[in-house]
Formats: sequence, structure tokens, C-alpha cells
Amino acid sequence: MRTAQKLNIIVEKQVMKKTIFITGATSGFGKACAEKFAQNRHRLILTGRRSDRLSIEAENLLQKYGADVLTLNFDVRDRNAVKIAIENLPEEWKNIDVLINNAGLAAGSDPIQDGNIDDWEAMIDTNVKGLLYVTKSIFPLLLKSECPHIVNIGSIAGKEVYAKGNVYCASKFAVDALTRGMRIDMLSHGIKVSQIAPGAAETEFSQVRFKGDLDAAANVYKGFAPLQAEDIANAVEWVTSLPLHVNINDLVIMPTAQASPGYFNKQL
Ligand code: NDP
Ligand code: 8X3
Repeated sequence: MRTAQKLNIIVEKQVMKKTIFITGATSGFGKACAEKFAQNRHRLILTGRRSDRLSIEAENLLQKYGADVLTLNFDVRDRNAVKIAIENLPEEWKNIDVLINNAGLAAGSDPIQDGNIDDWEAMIDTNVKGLLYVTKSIFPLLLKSECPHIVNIGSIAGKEVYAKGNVYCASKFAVDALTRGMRIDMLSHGIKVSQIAPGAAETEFSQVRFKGDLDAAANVYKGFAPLQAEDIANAVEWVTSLPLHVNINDLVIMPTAQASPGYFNKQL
């Protein structure tokens, strides 16, 4: 039997307890991933800007699953804050197996000619530059892992553009390109790099996009069954639990009632 095969079998048998670093864990997909991984007894580093939510979540996961959770409070747009937070991780948290680059947002929904420049900057700085800052800082810590893996949360918006999606779509096209580029550059380090690209999912995403207009947000999901955060957490869990020699490069997940951005089977 070849060494790689033997190693696979050993790792699979051990049902490894991994350390999982999740950005944007205060809501939506990131929070659902935290719950899923805590349930499966992994160690978690949860990050986000809303420290009150992080504390409540860590306590909740401890009570429910006895989960070992560290919380880090930073804005992914702040490159120094990202670097300092990760450099100053306690020694026992410096072996990271899985990075889930999830923090992100859409801000606004306007034709590009009417676009708000602050919105553009928020999306590019968070979805693209934030992902880069976190990845660069976490990379050396992944090298100590026996099963290093980066999962980028892209979007169907990174596959096809839609009306008024312009800059958000561009930022997610960038995530798609960066995922492919990372996979090539990190190949020789044995790091798996995957992208999960969801369609419409009911989280706080649309509340953020429409800046707290709850009616506009609810309207997005009217008349069909959107994805739920747990659906994406289940996919992330599956992608990160495959044998060492198997990588899912790209997983596009849509609600059954959505064919592509803008094409829905709505029962209104
Ligand atoms: P939510 O708004 O529910 O969650 C977004 C998370 O990102 C929050 O935890 C938020 O934390 C964090 N975040 C946002 N900006 C920053 C920042 N500057 N620094 C640190 N953390 C930040 O949305 P989703 O769960 O839906 O979104 C998660 C990812 O999935 C995003 O990348 C989004 O683009 C993508 N996506 C969403 C889809 C959907 O339809 N919902 C479909 C396809 C992809 P906090 O505010 O506390 O900092
Ligand atoms: C979020 C999904 O279709 O609103 O990335 O862009 S969509």
C-alpha cells in the first residue's frame, strides 16, 4: 500500500478533532458553521465585529456541546487588526486546520451609474481585501496541520452577473479567481482550497444589503423556499470531512426554486 493511502486511512480512523477558524461567525452561514463544527467536537476560533454576539455564541456552544471556543473581535478590512489578532493567538490556538473565509456583504442595490462609492469600497474591502489579509496571516499556521484546508464562501454572484449586482458580483468573481489562484500557489504545501458558491439564502444578508429595511429584505425571499444557513453549514462540513486525497474545488448550491440570479419559480 502506498504511503499516501496509509496516511489517509490513519487520519480517517482517528476522526480528527480540528481547529477551525471562521470569519463572520456572528450571523448567517458563519454562525451555522460554528454550531455544526461544535456539534462535531472541533475546536473553534470565531471572529466578527460584534463582540457581544461572539461572547453569547461561545457561551452557548460551551453549554450545548462543551465546545472549546476562542473569540477574536476585529474588522477584516483593518489589515493591522487582522495581523495583530492572528499573531497574538495563544500558543495552544496556533495550529489551525481549516480556515473558512466567510465574512462578507452586499451593500446597496443600484445601477452602477447611481452607485454609492462608500458601498463599493465596503464590498471590495471586505469581500476581497479582507479575505486576502486573513488568508495571508493564517497561511503559516496552516502549515503545521496534517489536513490544511481553506474554504472560501463565494456566491452565485461570482459566476453570473445580474442587474444592480455590479460591484458585489465583481467582488465575488474576485473570490472565485482567488480561490483558483490559491489552489495553484498552495498546491506544493498540500493545502486544499475549496469554494462554496451559494444562491439565495435567508440570513441577515439582505437586511445588510438594504441597510436595515426589513420589508425590502423580506421581499427578496417571498414566494419561494430560500436556502437556510444550515444548508450551507452542512455543505461546509461535508467538504471539510472528505479523505485527504479528495478536494471539492467548487460547489454551487441553489434553492430548487432558483435557476440563476434573477430566475426564480416564485408562487406569489
Ligand atoms: P450575514 O449578514 O448573516 O453574515 C455576514 C457575516 O460577515 C457576519 O458575521 C458579519 O459579522 C461578518 N462581516 C461582515 N463584514 C465584516 C467585516 N468588515 N469584518 C468582519 N466581519 C464582517 O450574511 P451571510 O451569512 O449570508 O453571508 C456570509 C457570506 O456568504 C458572505 O460572504 C456573503 O457574501 C456570502 N453569500 C451570501 C448569500 C446569501 O444569499 N445570504 C449567498 C451567497 C453568498 P459582524 O457584522 O459581526 O462583523
Ligand atoms: C448572495 C446571492 O444572488 O443575492 O451572494 O447575489 S445573490
